[in-house]
Amino acid sequence: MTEINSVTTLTREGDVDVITLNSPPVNALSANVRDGLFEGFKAAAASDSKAIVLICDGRTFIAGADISEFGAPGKPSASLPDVQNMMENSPKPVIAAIHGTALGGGLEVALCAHYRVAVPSAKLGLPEVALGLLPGAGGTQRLPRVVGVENALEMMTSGRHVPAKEAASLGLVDELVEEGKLKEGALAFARKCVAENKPLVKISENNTKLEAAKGKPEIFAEFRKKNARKFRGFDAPEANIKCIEAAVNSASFDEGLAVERKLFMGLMTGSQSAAQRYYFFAERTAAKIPDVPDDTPLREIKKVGVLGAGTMGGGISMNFANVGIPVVIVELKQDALDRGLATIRKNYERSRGADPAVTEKRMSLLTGSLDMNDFADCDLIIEAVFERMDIKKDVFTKLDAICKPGAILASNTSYLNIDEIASVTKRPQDVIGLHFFSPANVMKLLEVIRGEKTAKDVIATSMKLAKKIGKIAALAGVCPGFIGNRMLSQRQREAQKLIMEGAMPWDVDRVLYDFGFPMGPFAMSDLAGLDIGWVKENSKGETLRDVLCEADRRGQKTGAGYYDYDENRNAKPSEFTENAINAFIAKTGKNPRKISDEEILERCIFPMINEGVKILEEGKAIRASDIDVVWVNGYGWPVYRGGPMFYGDLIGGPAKVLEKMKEFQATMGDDFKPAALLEKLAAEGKKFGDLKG
Ligand code: 3H9
Repeated sequence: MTEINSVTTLTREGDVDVITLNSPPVNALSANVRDGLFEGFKAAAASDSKAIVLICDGRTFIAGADISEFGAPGKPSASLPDVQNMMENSPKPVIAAIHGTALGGGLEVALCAHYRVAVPSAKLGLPEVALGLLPGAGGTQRLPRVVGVENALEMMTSGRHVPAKEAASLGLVDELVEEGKLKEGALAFARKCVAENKPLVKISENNTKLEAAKGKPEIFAEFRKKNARKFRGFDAPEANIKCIEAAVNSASFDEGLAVERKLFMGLMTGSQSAAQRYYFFAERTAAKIPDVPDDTPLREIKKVGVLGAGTMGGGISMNFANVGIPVVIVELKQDALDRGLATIRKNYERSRGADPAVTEKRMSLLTGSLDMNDFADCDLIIEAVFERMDIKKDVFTKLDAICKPGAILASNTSYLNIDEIASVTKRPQDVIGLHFFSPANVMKLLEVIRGEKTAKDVIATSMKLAKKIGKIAALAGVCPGFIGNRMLSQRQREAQKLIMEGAMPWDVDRVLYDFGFPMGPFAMSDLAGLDIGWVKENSKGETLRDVLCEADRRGQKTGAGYYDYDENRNAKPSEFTENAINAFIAKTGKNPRKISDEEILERCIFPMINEGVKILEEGKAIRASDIDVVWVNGYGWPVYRGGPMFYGDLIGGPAKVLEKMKEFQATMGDDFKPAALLEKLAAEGKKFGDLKG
């Protein structure tokens, strides 16, 4: 065995040279890895072997370029194209042996091998689009040459990790080899290449698959049209499409590569990719809790109890059944329980690619009950009952009496005080908040609320469990509304004030939609129902909501709310709402004023950032990036703007936000009072990103 460098070895297996990479955690293409590959291929090309296999140690094949190197000054090292040229021009067959994931630059390297073999569990893809990028090492030109234009469009704009079996059917993998026997399979394949004198396939020289799309611009036009909604606001999907167009229309491979390079650099230096790369690490950092070490022993969660079979309880239960954990769902009444279970079944049956056998298996893991005593053998119990402190206290008193020692008692409250809830139990160390977002089987975010006495292993178990059920967890401390709803209330307040000053609901919604949110606050209220928490008997017609609900304008479900809706639920501005608003303004004796889009945006967003600073000031979030994780995953903040705290830095940092808050405070009062920490950060010239709570 020859040690090429600290991450690369070259070994000889009979007449085959094997280059092995070992650069944990994911064999990303750091300068060291590129150097190792370059030198490894150089040595293998010069040896008397007959073929070369590239394989990786650890959990995965190369998972891409090293994202942490982007934007940092480069060390002198071999470039990726140097490595790729060395592979493609090798005088003997090069075989890439793939397990885990071959992603981004990793797949681009594999595409420069003459052949690819993979184990069935492997996945391949070009996920750069999720980082606001495009494959910048020839992937945009090679992939369509292998899988065809339409498949390449889909793969590159979705970033999907394609399972090896599908990849084989697309021609991306040449042979599937037995699971756990990758090296043997790759060596056998290499020897077959030699024995059969198989050609040294250079993807860059084969244009056959591109021919089908030549002179057919409608392929691209239709793809753009079909996905317009999904791509709205993002720069990267369009740049990816343009590169595939260039592959089809350029006179040569190199001409296409030049287009790729130019568009790649454009994205790389733009703010969207900076935001999306930041966000990639933000999500992973959120799982790390400074005083809860990674090796904290976990509590075993073999069975879960959920109290409440409504929309929330049902959605929560599905998450656990999906990963094979049995759930007991307890309701008060049989009909509510039956309805809840029927809804879960319907959700499974209607989900994309639903498989009846899988549905049955998951349903068989769900047991309905009317008796809370059935929680006795559960390891985790989550209550999803009505949001009232007296009800929660009653529930936790009962749970304390019923549940076994060591069980985790969780509340799905979205704003109530976890410490107060925990105080009615004899085991506050076992109590935690697990705030799921609706629909709980779909939404990615889990706000984990740490009470004053919550034990570290309860926190560690909750964070790990979140990952297991496919959620992104962020830890928050106890305060009204935690991170997400606490900041949202700032935006809601300003949105309501704005429409009483002269902006219309559709003006506010349009500005926030154009900013990148899926919908504005008023469209959202119409969707959720204006009558949530509204009691007819108590209505005095004093608020706009009273007036709308009294007129049976309760949202989309009644065909009208802030907006009017047609039979297809298309919204249009409502004269009724406009008149009602004007009547309210007239009562105040003030005149409505013209409010600019800029003011709408700043008044909705800046107080949120200020509140984020307060949350950090009070130590209710660990770091600014956790706040961004909450907002991107739970509230539709556009990921290409990174999250509210990242965005604050992007537009000028604490100094700029402070200046605006002061300006608004001078004319509109203390809703805009800057956080003390905001003043401090601005004075010290620091960024929000520097903040740790
Ligand atoms: C690219 O290739 C551009 C090219 O076109 C070339 C242009 C010239 N770099 O996610 P995990 C770290 S762009 C650096 O928790 P999993 C990650 O931060 C790239 N670090 O594990 C974490 O660190 P820590 C295209 C990376 O098993 C640890 O590895 N490729 C990278 O749940 C474990 O990660 C991608 O976009 C990286 N590329 O999932 C793939 N990847 O432990 C991005 C991971 O300190 N990666 N880390 O927190 C992934 O999708 C997942 O990490 C993967 C593993 C599926 C591989």
